[in-house]
Formats: sequence, C-alpha cells, structure tokens
Amino acid sequence: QDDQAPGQAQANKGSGARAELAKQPPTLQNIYGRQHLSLNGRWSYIIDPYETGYYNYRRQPFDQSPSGAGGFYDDRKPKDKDDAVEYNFDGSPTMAVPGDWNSQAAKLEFYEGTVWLRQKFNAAPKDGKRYFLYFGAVNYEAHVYLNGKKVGSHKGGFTPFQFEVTGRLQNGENTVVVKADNTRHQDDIPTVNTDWWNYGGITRDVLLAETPDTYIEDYQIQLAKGDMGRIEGHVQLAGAKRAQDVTISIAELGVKTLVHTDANGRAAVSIVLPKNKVRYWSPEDPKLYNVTIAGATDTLTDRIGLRSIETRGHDILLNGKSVFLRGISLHDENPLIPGRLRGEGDMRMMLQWAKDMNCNYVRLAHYPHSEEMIKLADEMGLLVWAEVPVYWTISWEKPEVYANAAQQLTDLVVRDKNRASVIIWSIGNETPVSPVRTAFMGKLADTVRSLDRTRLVGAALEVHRVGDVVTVEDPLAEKIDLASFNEYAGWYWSNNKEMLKFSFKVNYNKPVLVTEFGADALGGYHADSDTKWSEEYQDQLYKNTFKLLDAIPGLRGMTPWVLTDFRSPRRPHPYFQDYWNRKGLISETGKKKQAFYTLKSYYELKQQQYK
Ligand code: GCB
Repeated sequence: QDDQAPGQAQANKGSGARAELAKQPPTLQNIYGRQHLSLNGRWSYIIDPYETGYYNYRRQPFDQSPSGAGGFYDDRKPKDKDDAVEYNFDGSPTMAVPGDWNSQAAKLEFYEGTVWLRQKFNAAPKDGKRYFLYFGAVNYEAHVYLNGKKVGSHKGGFTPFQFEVTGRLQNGENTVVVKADNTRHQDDIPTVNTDWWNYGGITRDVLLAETPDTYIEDYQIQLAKGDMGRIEGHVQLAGAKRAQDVTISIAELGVKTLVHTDANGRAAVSIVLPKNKVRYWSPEDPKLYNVTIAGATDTLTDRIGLRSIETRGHDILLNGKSVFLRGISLHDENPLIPGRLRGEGDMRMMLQWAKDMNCNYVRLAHYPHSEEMIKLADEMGLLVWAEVPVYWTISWEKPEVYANAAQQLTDLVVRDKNRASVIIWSIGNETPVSPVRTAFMGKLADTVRSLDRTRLVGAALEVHRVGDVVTVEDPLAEKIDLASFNEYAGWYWSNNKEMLKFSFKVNYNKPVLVTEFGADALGGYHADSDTKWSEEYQDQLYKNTFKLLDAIPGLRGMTPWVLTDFRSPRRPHPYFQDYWNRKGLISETGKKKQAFYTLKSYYELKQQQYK
C-alpha cells in the first residue's frame, strides 16, 4: 500500500518529524478486533514545562540533530559516577493510562504544557507479522519514541493515530516514550477558547496491534443509501498480496459474498439481503450482526447494526419511520473522578444515565468521543450525534487550520463509519456567521458527504434575536440536513418570568433539532423558581422551554445542555461554580437534580406520541 494516510501527512508536517517518518499506512479499522497487547497501565511521567527534554539550550529539537539523541526519550541512566543525567523515569511518579493528567496529581490540575510519559513492555515480534503502535487519543500534540527512536508525531486531541513499528520492536523489553503537550493555540482545532477543561495526556487506550503481512486495513459495511434491502461498502487490504479473494459473511442471515480486491487492494461490496429476515437496528431493538471478513491472509469480525436514516421535510426517518430524538448532550468526562472517561464502566454509567431519562439519543459534544463509547451506544441502543471541535471562533482564513479540521473530521468518519448508532456528523458548534466561516464550514460539509453519503450532516448553529422573535437563519443551514441550533432563553437571555414571550422562527423545511438549552443549578441548592442557580430555577426553565419549543412546527428532537456538571476554567464563581459548569441534570456527586425528572416525564410523552 503506497498511499500515505492523509492524517499522518498533515500531522508530521511542521512537527519536527524527519522525512522518513512521514509515510504511515492508514489507521487500522476495528483495532479492538485485532490481536493486540494493551500498553495501558501505570506510566512513569516527568513534567517538563520548558520542554528541556525536547530542545537543547539553543532551542533546537534533539530529535532533529544528526544523532537524534539527547532528549528524555533516550531514557538514559548515568553510565558512571562522573556522569550526570538530569532526569530519571525510574523514581518519577506514575499515572494511569488511559487517563488525563489533570485529575491525577494536584500540581497538574491547571497545567498546560509538556509531560513525558514512559512505559516498558515485553514483545516477541514474529517474522511475517506487522506491528502497529496505536493511540486512541492524546491531547493535544504527541511525539512518540520507541526504544529511543522517533516513530512519529500527531496533532489533534480526540482522534486515534498509529505508527507502524515493524522491524523496530526488540525481542524482550521495549520502551515507549510519549511527549504529550496540551498547550492551546489560536490556530488549532479547537482554538484557545472553549468551555471545557483542557485535559492533557494519553486519555485513551494504547495498544500494540499485530497483523499478518497482508492485512485488512479498512472496510465499510452499512445499508446502501435509500435501499434497506442491500449492503453497500468496500474492503481495503494492504500488503504485498493485496489482490485476493475476500468473503464477507453474516452467518445469522445466511449471507456469504465473495469479492476480489484489485491491484490497490480494494473491492467494492454490494450484498443483497434476504427478504423479510433482517432485524433493523433501532434504540428499541439494537440488534447487531456478527460480520466476518475473511481473506487468504487475514480475518476480522465486527458486530454491525443495519439501519437507514434520512429526512423528509420535517421528519427524520429511522428505518422509514418518523422519530423524535429524545436526547441529551454530554462531555467525555466523568464528574465523579472528575476527569476524562477512563473505561467501559465510566462510559456505561454515562449512557445508562441518559437511558434512565428515557433518552433514545445523545449528542457527544464537542469533539469525537472514544471508539468504545460509540460501540456501547450501538449495543445499548442510543442514536448518536458525533462532532468535531470546530467550536466558536476558529482561524477561518488559514488553509492549514482548515486542513486540520478536515483531518479530524475524516478520522472520525473513518473510525466510526460502521456504527449504526451514529446518525449525524456534526461539523461544528456556535460558529459566528461570516463569509470565511461559511466557506470553511461549507467545505467541511462537502468533505463529510464525500466520505459518507448515508448519514445526516448537522451543525449547532446560532440564532439571532430581534425583539422577542428568535430567528434561525444561517447560510450554512442550506448545506446541512437539519435546522439545528442552540438557544439560551431564560438563562443568557431573559429569565424564567419573561422567557415565554419569545417565539421561534425557523426558515427551513428541515427537521428542527434544538442542540442546546439549559440553566445552571448547584445540586442541592433550593430556592424559588425565580432564583438563578437553584434547582427550582433550572426545573422551571425546562418546563418553560418545552412550551416554547413545542410551538415550533417541525420540532423533531433536542439535546439539552447537559447530562452532568462538568469542569470548565471559564466558571470561577467561588460558591455556585468553583470551576464547574453547573448546567448538568446530574451533579458532580452523581445526584439527580429536579429537572432530570422533568425532562424524563417530557420524554415519556414524546415516546407515546411517536409510538
Ligand atoms: C454553549 C456551548 C457549550 C457551553 C454552554 C454554556 O452554547 O455550546 O459548550 O458549555 O453554551 O454552558 O454556556
């Protein structure tokens, strides 16, 4: 496979990697379905605010010097008593990986900068096998070294990346060192200004995957657009013997289809499904089929749901039937730690809370959540809005910023394209209307459609208010499938007493999704419903909001802001906030606020209406 992963090309540019590092095969589809060794666990770490382990005293990167040596990634020990080394991973503290660093050491709570992390592992590389060092996510920039040699770098805090390390693994002990840097920059995605904690570190799984010499690199197995009787997709092999016979089978449906990959390793897949046998995936029946892809050299199994999604006028049709999206927004954060979700238990807790509220849908804001989260949504029966961190005021005019955004979007779609739960790709949140922004976001919409024609494209738009009339009008709305917008009546604008004066005017014949509304409430703080920060205020705001939104023709769903309280540096009020955004329906101690039950009752009604 000669193709260079677009992500890797972009990531390596300007990041100090040498030319030979630039060529990396595309990220493996279905990493968890592969033979792999988990490198999760306790990693030793060194906090390095001045990047002493990366630059020499003339500020030149060690890894670009002729020897490539000198950085902390050498993991050096003094040779003798007359040798001084100013760092030592042995004897340095350790932290859990996956895990953000902010929640693991008091001195890292507000830290933004470089931390070095080291892990040792044993390997026994076999001839004829290929090895990939895979990271589920590192926020934000990662430089990765194996046994003292650089294997690559990556930018972007929420998407997976990998480096092929075939021929670089040692028999026996190996050392992997990661320089993780969560410094914010105006020209990154996201930019400097957000309303969430800038959790740094290796926040998702690290795996060493093994594949055969010629392996299944990627596949797409989903219902064809507009045809519930047929699967359409592709299979992509990589390696010397990439022209092969490959069978795709779904034993439970009696399906077995043979394709032949071409000289580039690619084959289109089209499978006619047996009539009246398929159980279509839905929140009520999240049926997943075991799909096996088998070539002469490699076999992979995935659990895949089959469902269709489309819009018609105001309706969202799931498997041909109009649905109301009973949703909630959530961050990738466990309020109880607090910190990033670290594993399946955390993820189940969050999604179960959504289900307890009678949700059939979640907005995974404001960046890609983990692959495991999406798989759980598949399994638990929750529809998903998946998003990239094109949030607020991006540097719209710079081509490299666009390239970064497009790359993160591409990596998200490539990773999750086989997940039935994902019905909407969101290209951003509350981006301010202007010609450059609309050109930027319009191109993102085109990009996502070129990658996946089967799902809907959304964006959380802003509204504008003239007097009491709230209008949804944005040239970007023409490019997406939904009239989807955030509104803060009763919180940022006006109050509970007066908010019912507002009316909404949506100028599009598209399904209306209210992607956010909400109010802060400190869990356990009780007052009357006119007192901001009280549970009663939040509860009343929800009741008022249902009245306002139910009056919008075409309302087909909502994702109030937000499932749980979450940490934000923008929220310093000492009593009510203490660096928490309190719009959660569940507090940071896991207690359900009053509005939780109000939303739950409202969703019970909607469920009846759309039965
Ligand atoms: C918004 C943002 C969200 C914030 C929220 C708030 O409009 O999309 O990220 O956290 O408002 O609480 O202000």
